[in-house]
Amino acid sequence: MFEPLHAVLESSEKSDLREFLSWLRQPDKRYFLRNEILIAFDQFKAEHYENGTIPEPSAALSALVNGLQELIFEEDNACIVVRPGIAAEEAYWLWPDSTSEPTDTKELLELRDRIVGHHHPNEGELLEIDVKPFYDYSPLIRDPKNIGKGVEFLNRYLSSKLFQDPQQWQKALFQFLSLHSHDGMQLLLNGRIQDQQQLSNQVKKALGMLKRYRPDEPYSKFRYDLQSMGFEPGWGNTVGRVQESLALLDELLDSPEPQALQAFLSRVPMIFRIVLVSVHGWFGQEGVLGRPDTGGQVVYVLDQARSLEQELQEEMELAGLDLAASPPKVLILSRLIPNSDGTRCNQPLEKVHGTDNVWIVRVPFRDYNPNLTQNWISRFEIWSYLETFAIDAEKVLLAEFQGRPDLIIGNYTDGNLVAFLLSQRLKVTHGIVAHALEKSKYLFSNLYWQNMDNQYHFSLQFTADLIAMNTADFIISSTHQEIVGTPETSGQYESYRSFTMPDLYHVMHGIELKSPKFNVVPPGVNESYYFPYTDTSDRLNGEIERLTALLFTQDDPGAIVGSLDDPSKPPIFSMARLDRIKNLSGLVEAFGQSPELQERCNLIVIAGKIHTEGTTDAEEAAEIEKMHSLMHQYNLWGKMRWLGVRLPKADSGEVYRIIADHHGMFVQPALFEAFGLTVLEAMISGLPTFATEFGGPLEIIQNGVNGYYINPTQPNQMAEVLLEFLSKRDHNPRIWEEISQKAIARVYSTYTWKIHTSRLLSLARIYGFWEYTSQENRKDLRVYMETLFQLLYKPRAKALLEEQTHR
Ligand code: UDP
Ligand code: LCN
Repeated sequence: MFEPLHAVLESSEKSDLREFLSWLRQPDKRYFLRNEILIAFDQFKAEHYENGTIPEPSAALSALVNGLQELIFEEDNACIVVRPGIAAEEAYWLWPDSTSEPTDTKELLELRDRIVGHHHPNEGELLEIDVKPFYDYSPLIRDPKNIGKGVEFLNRYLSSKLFQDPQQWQKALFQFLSLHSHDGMQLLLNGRIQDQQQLSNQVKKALGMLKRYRPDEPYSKFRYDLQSMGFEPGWGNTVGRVQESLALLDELLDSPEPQALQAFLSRVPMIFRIVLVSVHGWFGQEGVLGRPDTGGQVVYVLDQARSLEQELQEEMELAGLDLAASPPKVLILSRLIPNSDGTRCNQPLEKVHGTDNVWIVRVPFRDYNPNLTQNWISRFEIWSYLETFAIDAEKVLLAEFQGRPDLIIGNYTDGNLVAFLLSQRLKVTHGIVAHALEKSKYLFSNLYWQNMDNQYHFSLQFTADLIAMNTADFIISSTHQEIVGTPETSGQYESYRSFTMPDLYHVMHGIELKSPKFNVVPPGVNESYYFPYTDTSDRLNGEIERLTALLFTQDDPGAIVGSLDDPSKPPIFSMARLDRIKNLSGLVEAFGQSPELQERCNLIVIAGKIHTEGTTDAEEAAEIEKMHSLMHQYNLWGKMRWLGVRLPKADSGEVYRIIADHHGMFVQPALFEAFGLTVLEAMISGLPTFATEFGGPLEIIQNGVNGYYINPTQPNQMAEVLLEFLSKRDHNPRIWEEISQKAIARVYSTYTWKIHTSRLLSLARIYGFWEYTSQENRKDLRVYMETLFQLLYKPRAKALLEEQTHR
């Protein structure tokens, strides 16, 4: 039994627990989540302890409450879901006589169905989705601390296989190395080496031959000698590099070690053409950020594409391949939007700035429904167009590459589903990036899916997520907690392990978190735009005056609301899209409720637009109205500016730095943030950053060291954390600089694109090798997921299309 529960039930504290539960129980609310329970418990303690009604609860009850994830009341009973540790969940019934009994997944899902009035035992069983048995074939990571380090684990696993069964694995390695070619040119091995034994002999001979040369002599000098021994280009550009590669292979064939396997596979030239799939719009290089649905994902994919090209170029050069003759190519696949609202989203092909061979390729949705498909479509509405989009995109990609790509990476649910469909058809290694799993962002989105399906279509989205997660060869996550959460809170992928979609299906086991497919590979920031405010020589000195006026003083009723009576006060700054979860209105509320904060600071917010006209996004329209009404309600005239502008990246980089010049602070108040690129941008600029404690920022920031956490659901607490920092600064004026320096250091040490891409390419190769050696093992899970796609996803997507046509 969960230890704190045992401790409470075995002690006098069980009456405190009973009292807390009866205090919490309300006729119209039966379901409580962690944040609500914690807030309620604080209130309960304040009322009861301060009144002296009961003695202060001791450690056991506090530990129990702190471990609660959910609390569900049913009649006189309560069911609690607790978290004994990372990636672990247990559920218990608490009976009225203060005894307890564990309950299992099936019972828990049925209870949740009952709570929302959707449990119909007389109508037979619901579809149960359970992928667990399929993962029994594959290696699993045992220690939850190591979840997310899939590639390290896989290296150990594969090298131990090589060790246990050298014959079979050497053969697999030999066959794998014989496979590779680029633009019609055979790489690594030719027909002179016929089997693994010959490979081993020839490697030793080649190493002997190379001793005749100086280490820095170029490949062209000994190319033909190597070729006659069975080795084609791809081993290195100099004698030294080829020696290293062959020595690694020699070591691997004789005594396989994980490090040697990783080092060797990371050098195998097998990736030259990459597709990054990011379907929903707006995907472009100018004038798109800050629109609904268009934020960090676009920034991430563009920066990743640039960085991938650079890394591939460097690797090709090191491998001794002719870059000029056959350069690597990265294609970003997105949808073409005919009515493109002044952006380039109607162009089928657009070169990515600052690259040699990176392109945005846009493929239109089929015109089933021109009113919709000619225009931008919300990410929640695009499910019906994705299968045919994948079919059409396949042709475009084959033509663009003049062949198949070597790697496909999906982004967000829609891109991940398309990546799944493309990789099925093209038989290519495929990775996915979630960016945001809506299931964690929208509380109760699965339980109440039927009430929300008109607007959000989560039944399609969560089914697509399950399919993509389970078919992907690897999953790139930006943080560890995205996968398995923290000791206190559940992870985003973890939330797919079991859940109910009442009346549709029960997910008994939706994802195997211990699978080595999970890898934490955080993104970086584009360091040419975002850098410390102290790097004065790189700053856009010609733009500072214009941008300072824009932030603090410029009058523009069409795009700016509010003015500042005293622009010299330190600014509290935020920038985000105006969707509900970003909670910019929560920050305005916190500022509005705190006269002290208003006294000490100004508030400056950059958020998409200030008028509802022209927006087709319901959440954006609602947020715009809410922002206006809060400014009126709290009379924030003279204290706050709201800029409805879309800044080019160069400007936004300078904006963070100008705020830092004014000794300001950055606040990220999202109700949930999957990762949070603005947090990185603000930190690298040198701004003390205050970010939501729900989601990725919890891992980016180390509280009190290089930034601070805030609870976005508690406006008072948000204001208090900011005020506390300001009052610390009154006593120690250096605190702002200290936090600023540490924030900068944090980003440079952990969040750069260089680290990201070399890790990503290394893991793509290792998964490619694993995929090659274990094809049969994973086929049946794919077939299962294809069945879900055909029987569950497609009929619902078709029904949505019909509904949209008649809307
Ligand atoms: N951004 C912007 N203008 C805006 C709002 C956002 O340029 O009005 C940029 C911001 O600089 C960041 C990205 O959009 O690079 C937002 O990424 P983040 O991960 O913070 O959030 P998302 O929007 O992806 O949820
Ligand atoms: C989407 C989000 O919601 C953000 O939290 C991420 O930072 C962004 O994508 C990039 O991954």
